[in-house]
Amino acid sequence: MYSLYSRPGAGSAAVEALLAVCEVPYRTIDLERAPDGTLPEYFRRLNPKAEVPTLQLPDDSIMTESAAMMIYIADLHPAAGLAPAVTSRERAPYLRWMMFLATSVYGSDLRLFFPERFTTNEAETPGIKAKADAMMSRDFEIYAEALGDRLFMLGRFTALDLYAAMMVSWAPDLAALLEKHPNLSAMYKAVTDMPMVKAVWVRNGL
Ligand SMILES: N[C@@H](CCC(=O)N[C@@H](CS)C(=O)NCC(=O)O)C(=O)O
Repeated sequence: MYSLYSRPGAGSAAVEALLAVCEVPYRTIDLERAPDGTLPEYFRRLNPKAEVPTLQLPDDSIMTESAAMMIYIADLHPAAGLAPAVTSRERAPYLRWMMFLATSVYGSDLRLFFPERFTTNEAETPGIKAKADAMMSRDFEIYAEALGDRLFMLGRFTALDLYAAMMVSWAPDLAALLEKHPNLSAMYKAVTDMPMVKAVWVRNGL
């Protein structure tokens, strides 16, 4: 059984959706913040960065980093068909865009929503937010351009599209993003209309 430490709407949502689509046994443990904003002490011992997602694997070992989880879970459950084979042509773009989302888009998202964590000078937070917003917008342009007229980045649904859909859901103005990029909109709709994904999206308030 996988145990996914999560918070509704956070980076755990795509991992949760992937576990659901792969139909493997898992449970979610939604973490609550103390009034001072901190997460429980036991959780800090599991993950020194106290970030979600944090995944406890069936052998009880701990895994962090959402993109690593997406790649690992999809590889480990090939019956779901959500990962291209290591030797296939699709493997390089799969890894490329997975890491692009994890580093560029996720990074911008964190600066946008938690700008105070990226400076020692509170006066700088508006500039950090504005730049993060612009960078996220540009990253979505790059992703949309690569997607082109396909519904899914690799021509069929994979774990990458689930991860991308979560990033899209975090756009500060989702309606504007979907209007600007009809192909991202079609991908987002196709992914989130899947009944198992929809149930996870609803649970996460996305
Ligand atoms: N690189 C990490 C980033 C994880 C991350 O920053 N998660 C955020 C929520 S989306 C978090 O838990 N931040 C700590 C907090 O909110 O206290 C990953 O991809 O898993």
